[in-house]
Amino acid sequence: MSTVVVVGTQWGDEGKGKITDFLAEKAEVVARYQGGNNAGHTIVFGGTKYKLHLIPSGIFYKEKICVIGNGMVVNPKALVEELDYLHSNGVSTDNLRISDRAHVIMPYHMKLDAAEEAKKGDNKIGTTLKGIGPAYMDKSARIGIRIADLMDKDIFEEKLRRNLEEKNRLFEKYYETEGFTTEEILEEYMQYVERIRPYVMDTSVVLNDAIDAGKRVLFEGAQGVMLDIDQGTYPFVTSSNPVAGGVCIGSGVGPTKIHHVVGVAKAYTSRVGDGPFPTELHDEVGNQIREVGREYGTTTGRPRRVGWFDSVVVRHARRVSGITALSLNSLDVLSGLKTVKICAAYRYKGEVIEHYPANLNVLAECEAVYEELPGWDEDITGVRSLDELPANARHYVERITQLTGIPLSTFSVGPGREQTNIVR
Ligand code: 2SA
Ligand code: MG
Repeated sequence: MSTVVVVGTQWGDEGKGKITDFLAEKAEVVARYQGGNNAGHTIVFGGTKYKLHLIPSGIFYKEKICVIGNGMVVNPKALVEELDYLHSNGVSTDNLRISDRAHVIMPYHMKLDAAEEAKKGDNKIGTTLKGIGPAYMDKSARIGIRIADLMDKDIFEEKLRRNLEEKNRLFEKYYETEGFTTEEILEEYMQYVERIRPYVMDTSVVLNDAIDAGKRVLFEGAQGVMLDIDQGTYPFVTSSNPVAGGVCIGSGVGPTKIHHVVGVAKAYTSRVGDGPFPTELHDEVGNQIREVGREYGTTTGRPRRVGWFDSVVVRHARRVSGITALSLNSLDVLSGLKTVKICAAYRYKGEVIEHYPANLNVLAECEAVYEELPGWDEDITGVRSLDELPANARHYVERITQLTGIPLSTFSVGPGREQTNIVR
């Protein structure tokens, strides 16, 4: 397996946790490279269901090294809570490694996230309100506080004081709300420092040493390609790079060391948050998929918008991430529908377009060109191979692989580990 990247090919929640967990079994190192506690992975381990937001899911295996890469933004409070949560469930976190170059989410980032969303009104992004965007803004503006800075009280205090001068002015003058004092944040954050310190190091060294020693490393993406700040539906995106190339930037591993990219997709599409969604369903079929698929956000509990499978989206994801294998999830959710549709292309002013447009006005006028296929009534949750699928379901999967141009590697018919079937 060597180095494998798992990326979401849609707008997140494709079931990456399931396939990561599946592949993590064979990996020796599991790393995250972007995002923060805006992600939500549900993992079933030893019969218990766990929810993780920051720490890679490999943590449930005692011997695996788990890395929080430099491309992530870390909320120390959320991290300490996750450590406590794992410890109280008897899970050891001794093998966790946190990059000293990762950026720290501060209380003012969360407050700015909320204030900015409120200010945008109807044009809001629909963020998770975890302070992700503002933390990455500070990173780009070169005023961010890194984990290495947090570990050095003098640097931390100095950076915090300088940041607050500016942020407090923003809060008071622009957002008309109260700011923070250096002392209150310092007091809170110093409690986290010693809890985090044992895990902090240069994780690029950890990862490269592991790869050079022939160990298998798994990179788990959060969110999805369509939420990528460069390749997604900008500005309705997150502020990081979930695309496979994000691994290099967000973990300090060069592109020559990445071998395989697995793209994860649901057999339909879901999106939580605002922004374009050409195949969105607003009818009873949409409601049925939402309820059967339990399409509610792991982090915020928000109901997800749902729609038909969009091959324009997944082809876009394949190209920008160099995807070599498709992991198709939640096929069982579509059982019982009379017909199922796949979006093959878009039609814009009478012209067929095959690529995802950047211009949101063009996109808004794009009409999905569907292929309608016969559905299947059978309960397929017990299916363990492609051959066992009813002919219509098999045909549906085949059509998806043809339209996306990605060879199928696994398909799942339910949340259980045994319900993920290997194809090749
Ligand atoms: P943010 O908070 O700045 O990253 O939000 C920007 C956009 O990115 C979307 N986003 C997500 N979409 C799907 N899943 C995500 N993770 C959680 C989950 C979300 C949840 O596992 O379900 O529980 O609601 C995630 N994180 C960010 C977000 O909706 C905005 O559209
Ligand atoms: Mg999720």
